[in-house]
Amino acid sequence: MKSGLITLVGRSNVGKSTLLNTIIGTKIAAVTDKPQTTRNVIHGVLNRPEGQAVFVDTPGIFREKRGHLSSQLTDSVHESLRDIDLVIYVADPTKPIGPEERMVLSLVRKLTIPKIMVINKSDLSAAEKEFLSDYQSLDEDFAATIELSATMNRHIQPLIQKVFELLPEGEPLYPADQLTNVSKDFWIAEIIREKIFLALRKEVPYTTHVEIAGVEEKPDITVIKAVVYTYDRKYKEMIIGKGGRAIKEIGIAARKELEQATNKKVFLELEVEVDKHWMDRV
Ligand SMILES: Nc1nc2c(ncn2[C@@H]2O[C@H](COP(=O)(O)OP(=O)(O)OP(=O)(O)O)[C@@H](O)[C@H]2O)c(=O)[nH]1
Ligand SMILES: [Mg+2]
Repeated sequence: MKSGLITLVGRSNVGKSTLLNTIIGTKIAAVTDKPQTTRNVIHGVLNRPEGQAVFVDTPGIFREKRGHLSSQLTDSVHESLRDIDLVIYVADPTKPIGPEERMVLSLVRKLTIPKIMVINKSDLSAAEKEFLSDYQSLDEDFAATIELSATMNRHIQPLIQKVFELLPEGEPLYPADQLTNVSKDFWIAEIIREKIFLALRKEVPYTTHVEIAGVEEKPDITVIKAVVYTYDRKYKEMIIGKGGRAIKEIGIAARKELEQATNKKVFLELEVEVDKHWMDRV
């Protein structure tokens, strides 16, 4: 049996979390159009007759540091590149190879394990994939280069096949019925955080952190209490919005997704609180 850890690395917004979700076939990781959406190292487990592949989603490499949290995120990427069996470098052909890309590439080049390059977003037009050939020309650093579309679930099987080809023999790391390392509470908090990123502008989402205060499973409904923490009073007002409009929109979007994923009615109570020190708890 094959078995191993495969880390997905790449600049922010290239589609690492989308790819993880598509490979596993369930939404585990939050996906948004904003950089630095992923803050935690998330495992997604794929069981196949050939063995078990554990994909590790990481925060995007983002050069312009947003202070403490950004450095912490970059550290966690370095950490998740230790003791792995394979690395998948994810690239976005609509973006030029700039300083951030070079940072990621130098990180990847230092690794002595097998490497695969995924050039994502193949669904876009040739005009949009302006920098495709720049990435294709990096191909000799990699055991394989695969162009695919994570959102359209296109050309994913060739990637999975290559992954199992390159993985070493070994015992499974997770029991067969476990899809991820994250708890149900974390998963709920991630869905809420994703809706915050989608609803709010600019820097506001980055000031937030979501904690689950309670989950109560009743026969016909799940009652969830969650707290959105932010640094500052000013942000709290923006998160709540005029007449509570913003927080309402966030709550409705999160509730809908939770109901769809769990096939059960959800009552979601969202509170917004100011806590300058939430980062210390992350
Ligand atoms: N057109 C297209 N868009 C995609 C594809 N994959 C991801 N995206 C979009 O790219 C954006 C970023 O996706 P994420 O999966 O959050 O990217 P990420 O690399 O995890 O980003 P960070 O967590 O910030 O590092 C989202 O708007 C996705 O919908 C794809 O195959 N095609
Ligand atoms: Mg991500």
